[in-house]
Amino acid sequence: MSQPTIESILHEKRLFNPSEDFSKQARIKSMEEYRELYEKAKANPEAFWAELAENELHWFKKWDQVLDWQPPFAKWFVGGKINISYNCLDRHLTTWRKNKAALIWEGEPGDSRTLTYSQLHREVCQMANVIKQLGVKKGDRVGIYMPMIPEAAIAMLACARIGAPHTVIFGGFSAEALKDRLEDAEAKLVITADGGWRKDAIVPLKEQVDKALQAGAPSVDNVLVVQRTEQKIQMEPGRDHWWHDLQQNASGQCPAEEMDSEDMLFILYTSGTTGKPKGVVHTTGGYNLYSHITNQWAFDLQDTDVYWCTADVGWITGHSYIVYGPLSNGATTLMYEGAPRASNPGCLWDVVEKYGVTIFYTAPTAIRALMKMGERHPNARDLSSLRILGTVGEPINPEAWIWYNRVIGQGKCPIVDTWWQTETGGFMITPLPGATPTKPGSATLPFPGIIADVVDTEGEPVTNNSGGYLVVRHPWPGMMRTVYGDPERFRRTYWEYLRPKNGDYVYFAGDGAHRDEDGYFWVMGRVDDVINVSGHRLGTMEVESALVSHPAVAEAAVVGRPDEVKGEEIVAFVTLEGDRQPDEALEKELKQHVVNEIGALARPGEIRFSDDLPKTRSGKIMRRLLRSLASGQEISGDTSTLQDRTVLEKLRGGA
Ligand code: 6R9
Repeated sequence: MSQPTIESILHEKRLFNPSEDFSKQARIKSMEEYRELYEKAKANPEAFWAELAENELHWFKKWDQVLDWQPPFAKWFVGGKINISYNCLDRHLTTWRKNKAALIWEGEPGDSRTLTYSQLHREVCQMANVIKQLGVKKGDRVGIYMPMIPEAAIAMLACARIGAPHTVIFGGFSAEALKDRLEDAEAKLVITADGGWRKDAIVPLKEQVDKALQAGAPSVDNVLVVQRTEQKIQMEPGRDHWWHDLQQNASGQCPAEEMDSEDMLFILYTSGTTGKPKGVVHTTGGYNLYSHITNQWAFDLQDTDVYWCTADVGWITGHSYIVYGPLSNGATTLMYEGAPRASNPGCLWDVVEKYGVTIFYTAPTAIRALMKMGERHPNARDLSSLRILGTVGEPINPEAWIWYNRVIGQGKCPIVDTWWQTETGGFMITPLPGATPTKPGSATLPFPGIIADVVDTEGEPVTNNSGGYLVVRHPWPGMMRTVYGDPERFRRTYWEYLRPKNGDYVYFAGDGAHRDEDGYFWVMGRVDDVINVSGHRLGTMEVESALVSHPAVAEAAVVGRPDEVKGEEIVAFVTLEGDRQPDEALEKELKQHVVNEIGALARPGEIRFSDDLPKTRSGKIMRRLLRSLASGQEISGDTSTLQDRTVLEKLRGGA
C-alpha cells in the first residue's frame, strides 16, 4: 500500500488569458504552438535540444553525442567546444548589437552606469587578464563576494572566459558562511569590493573577507578588490589588489578559452534544510543552452525589451536570469543595487519609470512586502512600459498574484510564475506569456523538453488533483551534474529518494504538488514542511493562501506542532497589513476564515502575530525555525542563511 502523500484542499478557479494583441506579437503565440513544441520534444528530446543548440549558440566545435545518460549522471553535447562568455559577448559584437546596452545599472545612492556589449566585452577581457595575472588557471575556482554592481557580472563572465569555475557567495552572508564555501570549493582567488550599499547602510564586504581568510580558507592566495563605497579598509600587501590599479594596464582583448561542453562553469551553494550546504555543480554547454532558451521563450525576449530581474547575482536566479540568459540572448539586462526601504519605498517603480522597463521579474516575498507598503507608491509612477511580470522563489499566494496583476501590471501584463531550482539551472514549469492561460498560484505547464509528474511515495503517478511529490522524468540540459565533491549525496538526495517499481531514475525536487484537470501544476510547498493533521497531510501553501486572502493579513507561515490527539496541530504566524493591530477578535476571525476557505480540518490551533517572519536571504520563509518556536524547542541546525536574526528574538519574546 502506498502511503498518503499530500492532500490538496484549496481550489483556485480564476483564469487569465493573454490578450490577442499580446499573443500576436509574441514568439510563441498559442497553446497549439506550445503543444507542438512540447510533443516534438517529448518524442525525441535529443533531437529537440540538438536543434536548439545548433541554432541558438556558437560552438567552436560541434558535439559528437547529444546526451550521455548514465543515471543519475548526465553529459550533454559531449565533445562539443564552447564558451559561455563568448556566447554572451563576442558573438554580438559582429552584429548591430555591438553598441546596444547590455547592462544598465542603477546604484542605491542614485548613481548609474550603462555598458554596451562592446564596453562590457572590454571590461570582461580586462578582468580576465587580471585574474590570469594573479595566477588563476583554467579549472581553478574563484570566489566572488560582491555587491550588486556591474563588476559582479563582469567577474562571472571573466572567470567563464578563462575557464575558471566561479562560486558566487551572496554578499549578505557572514564571514563564517563565506569561509565554509571558499574552503569547500578550495578557491584560489576572491573577487570582492570594499563594500556595497544596502538600505542606506554600507555592507562591509572586504572586512568580512578579511575575517573569513583569518579563520581559514588557506587555498586563497589573492584578493581582488573593487572600489565601490570608498570607506577605509585594510589592504594586505602581496595578497590584496585594487581592481582599478590592475585594470589600468590590462589589455581589453582576451580570447575566450575553448571549453569542453561538460567543463564546470560554476558551483553555487544551496543550503539544505539541515547539514552542510551543497555545492551545486553546473557545466558549460547544457547550462548555456538551457538558461538561454528558457529566458527567451518564457519572457518572450525581444530586442526592444528592457529586462529587469530583481534577484541578487548570488542566487541562481541572478546567474541564469540577470547574467547568462539575457546576455546570451543579446538582451538589455538591468541590475539594481538597492531595495525598497523606509527612505525610498517607491524606488523600484522609479527605476521602472526611469528606464522604461518592459519585463519585471521578482519574488512573492517582495510582492507581499510591496502590497503592505500600499498602492500609492506604484500609482504615483508611470508603469505603462511594463508588458510582462514574473515571479519566482516560492509558491505565490493567489491574493498576491491578483494584486501584482492589477496594481503593477495594470491588468494587461501576463504573469509568468516560474517554478525551478538552483539544481535545475533554469525554468522547469512556467507559462509562455503569449500562449498559456494563467491561473493565480499555478506555475502552469512544463517547459518543452521537461517531463514533469506528480507521484506517490512509491514513485507511481497520482490521479489529478491529488497531492504528491513533484518529479522530473528525463534529463534536461540545464540540470545540475553533481554535488561538488560528493556524487553520492547527489545520487541519494535527488535521484534515489523515490524509485518507481520499473527501476527508472526520476529527479525528486523536494516539493509537494498536485496537477489539476487541465494538467496545470500547483506547487504546495517543500515536503519537509508538510503538516500532518489527523492523518491528513497538508502542504503549507494552501493554508497560508487562505490566511493571506483575509484583508487584514499581509503574510502568513504555517507549521505543525505535535498534538496528542491530532498528531499535529497547525500554528500560524501572521503579519498584518499596514497599521492593523492584533487582538483576540481578529484571531478568532482568522481561524474561522481558514475554516470557511478550506474546512475545519485546517483550522489553526493558534495564531501568533508578529511584525516579520524569519526568511532566508533569498526571501523564502524558514518554517523549520518556526516549527521549533511553535513547539517551544531550541532553534537548532544551520541558521547562517537567515536574513535578519532579530526576527527570531522578537518571535521568541512574543511567544
Ligand atoms: C529559483 C529558486 C528552489 C525552491 C523550489 C520551490 C521554491 C521556486 C517557485 C517555487 C513555487 C515557484 N520555488 N520557485 N515554488 N512556485 N514559482 O528559487 O531556486 O533558491 O534553489 O529554490 O524554491 O520550493 O524547490 P532555489
